[in-house]
Amino acid sequence: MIERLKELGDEALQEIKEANTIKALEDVRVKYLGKKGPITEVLRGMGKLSAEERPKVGQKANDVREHIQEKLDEKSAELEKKALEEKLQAESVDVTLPGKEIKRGARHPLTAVVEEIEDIFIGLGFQVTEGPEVETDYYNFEALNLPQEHPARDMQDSFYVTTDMLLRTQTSPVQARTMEKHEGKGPVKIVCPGKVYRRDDDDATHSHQFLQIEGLYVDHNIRMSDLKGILEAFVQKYFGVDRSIRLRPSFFPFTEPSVEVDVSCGICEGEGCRICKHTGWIEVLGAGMVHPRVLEMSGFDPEEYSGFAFGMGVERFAMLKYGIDDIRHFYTNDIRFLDQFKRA
Ligand code: 2U9
Repeated sequence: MIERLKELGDEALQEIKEANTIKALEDVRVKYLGKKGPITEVLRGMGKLSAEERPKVGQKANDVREHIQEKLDEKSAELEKKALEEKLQAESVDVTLPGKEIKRGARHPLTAVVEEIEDIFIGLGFQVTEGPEVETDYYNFEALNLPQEHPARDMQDSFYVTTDMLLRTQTSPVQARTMEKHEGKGPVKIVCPGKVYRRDDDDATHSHQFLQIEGLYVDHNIRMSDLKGILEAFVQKYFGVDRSIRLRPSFFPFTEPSVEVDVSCGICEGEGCRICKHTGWIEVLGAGMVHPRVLEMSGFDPEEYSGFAFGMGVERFAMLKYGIDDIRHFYTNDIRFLDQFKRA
């Protein structure tokens, strides 16, 4: 029996050596030390032994069991350590690897230009005011001295929403609304940026939707010279101090007198080139003294108050500054175009 126990011990140690997983090791434990295992079997047969042999066999059986248990514990610790090492290896993070690149966006060039122009006018004492893009016929036309049958209404084909509501064709209704709110008391000194809509066919220089900034300054004794001074200051801040402006007579229903404003060409400096169509001047703004009827309709007494107003297309200002030759670049969102406006 002692011999048998020794054999079982050797077999068990061999199997412990060969066990490569915690599960396999557990199987070995159950096989040799379990209640139905061979060692228990040997112990059960001890009844047949002599009183002299019994303690020896009992002692040997205990020694074998203890030795097996010891080896099981050792191997178990070894396997657990190995498993932990493998897990750590698999889950390890190399903190020295470069991070994932996060693509930086850029402000849309039109947003940047609107903000730049707003900032210049804020510096000149104007406030920025906004209003609805869907307007009533009254504020978009009537209040700006364009009555029902006025031929100028045909000049701008519009997007009507109902017979009385339309997508605004200019930001001027914001000025009319603001004057109304002032209840006949100046000063009103505002710039109004925003989207406007016209039924136009899109091409390199026209878009059915574009951005405008209009300005209005109503107070006592506002004169044409104030308009000229403000617009010259603005143009020189936007394009550069070496540029000058000139005013040419024009017509708008909401201003009298009306002018068109040119800036000297920055490419040829007056020599004449493709950009200025060989005139040395580029048209950039419309402006004039607010028509007395417009002042009156918005609650201002034209005997007491006068004012000037002006309007510009933002896309045109952006195209001139950045040498963009097609207005459609602003709306097609080609990343190669937009990427060029990233700030360093
Ligand atoms: C009120 C009174 C007067 C706004 C003005 C212009 C001249 C003008 C155009 C420039 C290029 C529009 O984007 S554009 O096509 N604008 O020429 N706008 S005066 O006059 C006003 C506005 C509001 C109450």
